[in-house]
Amino acid sequence: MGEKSKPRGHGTSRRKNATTQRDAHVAAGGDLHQVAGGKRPALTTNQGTTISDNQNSLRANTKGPTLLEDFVLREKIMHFDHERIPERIVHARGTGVHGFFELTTSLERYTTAKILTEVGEKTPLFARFSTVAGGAGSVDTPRDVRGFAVKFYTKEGNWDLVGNNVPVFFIQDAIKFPDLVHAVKMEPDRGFPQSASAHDTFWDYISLTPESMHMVMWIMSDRTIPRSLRMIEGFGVHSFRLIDRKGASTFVKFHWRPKLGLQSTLWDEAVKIAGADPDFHRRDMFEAVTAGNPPEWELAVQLFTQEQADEFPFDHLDATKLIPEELVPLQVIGRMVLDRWPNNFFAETEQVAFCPANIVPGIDFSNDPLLQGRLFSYLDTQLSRLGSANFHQIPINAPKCPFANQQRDGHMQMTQPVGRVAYEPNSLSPDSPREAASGGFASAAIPETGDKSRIRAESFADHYSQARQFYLSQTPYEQAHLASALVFELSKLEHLHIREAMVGHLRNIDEDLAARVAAGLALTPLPTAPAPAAPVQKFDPSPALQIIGKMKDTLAGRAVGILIADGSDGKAIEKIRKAAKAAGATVKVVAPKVGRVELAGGSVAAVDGQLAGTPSVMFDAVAIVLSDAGAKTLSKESAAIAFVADAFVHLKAIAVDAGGQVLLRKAGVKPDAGVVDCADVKGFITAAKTRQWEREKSVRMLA
Ligand code: HDE
Repeated sequence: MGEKSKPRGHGTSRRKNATTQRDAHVAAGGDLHQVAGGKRPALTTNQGTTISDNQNSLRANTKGPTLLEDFVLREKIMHFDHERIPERIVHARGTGVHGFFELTTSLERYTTAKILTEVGEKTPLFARFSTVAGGAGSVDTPRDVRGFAVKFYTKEGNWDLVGNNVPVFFIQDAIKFPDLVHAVKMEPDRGFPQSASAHDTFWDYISLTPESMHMVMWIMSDRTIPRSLRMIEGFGVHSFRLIDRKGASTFVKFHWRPKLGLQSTLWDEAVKIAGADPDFHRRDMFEAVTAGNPPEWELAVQLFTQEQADEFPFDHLDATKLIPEELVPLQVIGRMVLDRWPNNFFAETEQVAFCPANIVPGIDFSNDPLLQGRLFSYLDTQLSRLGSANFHQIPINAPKCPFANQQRDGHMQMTQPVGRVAYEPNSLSPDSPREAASGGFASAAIPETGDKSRIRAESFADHYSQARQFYLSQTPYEQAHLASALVFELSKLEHLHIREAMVGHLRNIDEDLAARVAAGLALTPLPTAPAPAAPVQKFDPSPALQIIGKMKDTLAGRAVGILIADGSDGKAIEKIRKAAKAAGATVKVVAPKVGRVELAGGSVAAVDGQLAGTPSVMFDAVAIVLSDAGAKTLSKESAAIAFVADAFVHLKAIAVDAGGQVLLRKAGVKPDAGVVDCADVKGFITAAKTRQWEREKSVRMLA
């Protein structure tokens, strides 16, 4: 009920009511909102007519029908009915942030692109991170690749680097993409599972697509269950070209490296986060950016020539392959800082339209057949998503440099071109835009010869060597997670033959991996491996492919939770809070009641989270500070027991005082090096900076 509806509902005539409320107010020379305080503008229709009543529709009499002539109601409801636009067919759920790119090393030897040659220049940008498979309302933490799309508003036009947090892809040719996506999305007859690859159609398709095996290793690794969007790497995936002043080109691959280091969750943790906070990643980014802790990434490039590429034991134009850093080192050339949260989610994050075809002079495409297909797809999809060929005029999509051409009209045209000329060339309008004789975009002049055909290059035939290299490059902990993820996913299948086919492929990657997964699925005998299309090569391991090796020994950007209750020791809490903050962490106090906690000695502590709604999966490390009485009470509270038990099995450091020990015992925790006395604050901070990997074998049966 609105503020003006009450008197009318009680039989007061409209006229009388108007006299008592509105007329008196209008006579006083203002509108109701202004009376309430402040200088708000009047509420109007989209035609600018001031609305005098936004709470009641126009009715024939107090209890009569609503009138068709009520243009205020009809306009409002019509607009509401059309508030949603089609969500992205993939990458529907995303989080966007504004920021800037600053070049630190010029690439002028290789390119004319100003964004890559003007050191110190800050280019505004918008980045959007996304999951792939789920709908716009799905959770943030499924096992899934993360989209990592950046739109640079350069002085020479928009450049979109539309990448992922994994450097390779499932397929080699764009024509396969609709099948891949149909296979991973919810199954069409039943409408589930939402945002999960652990189902028959996905693995059926994968088992029939050997080129996916390298990507399978990546998606089954912990890369696809990141701790935070601030802690993922980004990759342009495809090779692109840089073009210099003379028109010569060099191949380039783009890499984003997070300043906070790489970090992932554990699978059990990701599953529990999904329940505790479905918006975990979006909230994490929002909190960091709005609190003034902007996440930052280095932009690095791998540069190589055609001659070098000819020597690679794989084809760099095949998006299922990466170029190991050991083969072509990364050169850091700049940094991206994400420091401004959008004003409006829909206007910016939802309406942003990325397109790999958006490039600027000095950058060009390679012949990667996946990239070539993408160049068509993104522009096309925006027509059905945003509904008009003029989507580039939406502020989030418009270049920030001047742009002009003779394209005209179309749905939702926002510009009003003047004059009689809408064509080029012309002699009637000397000020109208013309093509540029120099400095404009020019493609690399690459000779192309050969027969037109539907054929895959022989050099794309090796599907297992890099998959094998990835698996063998991981630490034993990561290998165990990868094997366990495969067991989990394949265990969800109804069809045994798909499980068998997948284990067959794994045998071509690594026999030990295949045996571990087969054992996890109680699959005997080992299924036959399919004959590889090309011999499996034994590449040296590449440690840069690990996550653990790239984790940073830091608490910066991480979160520490302190569980307290009435009677807890205020000094112990403060010591931990101070030390964790000094180490860069955010600290939250969790207690059974959110209002307040009375500490030992009578002082009062503020509480950030109520225990039942703030489980330990929200934190990277926890402290348990309890009086004997508090511990006794919490020992009867399953949320408190789970808080401790989960922190332990998620391999987190735990600081605990004498009271807290009672809860630890109740939770079945057997203290190890990561369980530290509250008095040893330094020891706790050191332990909190990493996971207690050694603990894992005592708490989890891994494949
Ligand atoms: Fe995309 N992809 N994709 N993709 N993709 C889309 O564009 C497509 C591929 C990626 O935050 C769509 O605007 C095809 C690789 C990101 O808005 C669509 C193929 C990589 C985003 C589309 C691929 C990506 C998309 C859906 C195979 C990593 C989200 C809505 C040839 C390098 C961007 C949209 C955002 C979105 C097509 C493969 C990354 C349908 C046909 C490989 C990060 O156009």
